[in-house]
Amino acid sequence: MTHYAIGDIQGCFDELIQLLDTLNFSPEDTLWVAGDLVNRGPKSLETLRFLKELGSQTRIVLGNHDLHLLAIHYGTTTQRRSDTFDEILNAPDREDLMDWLRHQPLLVHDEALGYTMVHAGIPPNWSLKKARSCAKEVEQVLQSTLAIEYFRNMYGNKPDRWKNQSRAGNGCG
Ligand SMILES: [Mn+2]
Repeated sequence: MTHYAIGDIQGCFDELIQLLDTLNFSPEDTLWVAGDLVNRGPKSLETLRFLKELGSQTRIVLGNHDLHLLAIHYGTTTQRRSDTFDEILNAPDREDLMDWLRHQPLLVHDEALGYTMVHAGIPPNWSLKKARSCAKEVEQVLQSTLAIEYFRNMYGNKPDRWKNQSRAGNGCG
């Protein structure tokens, strides 16, 4: 049983399949996907369907492009010229895929393996415990009815650090 990690697939489905073939990826193996599953590449829809189908064989975290897609799905922003989401937005399984996507975590930690995965890093002054706690806080919002509110406020550079006003009161700050 082997753990493979790959980041930024960005809709490059054919290349992903090629890579898994080269690795002889088998049902006992696990694929860690470090975010940015979609956008820019030509086959974001196939990529999402494939990873969703792989189920418990994958460990996935969300990246900024995945969150951007969710924001478009919820109607809180529109596609940019470089975005390649049309296929997903017109797909009959759009709702299923978006619901699955927003239930993916921001951080995966495997105690036994001693591995932690996020997209684009953790502030150097955060402990793993704090990163896990803050990730959990955002995940809970994404998976709740407050998700649309989160996406409405996701864009822009402010605030530029975590504010210690969490609902959970878990000291993220
Ligand atoms: Mn990214």
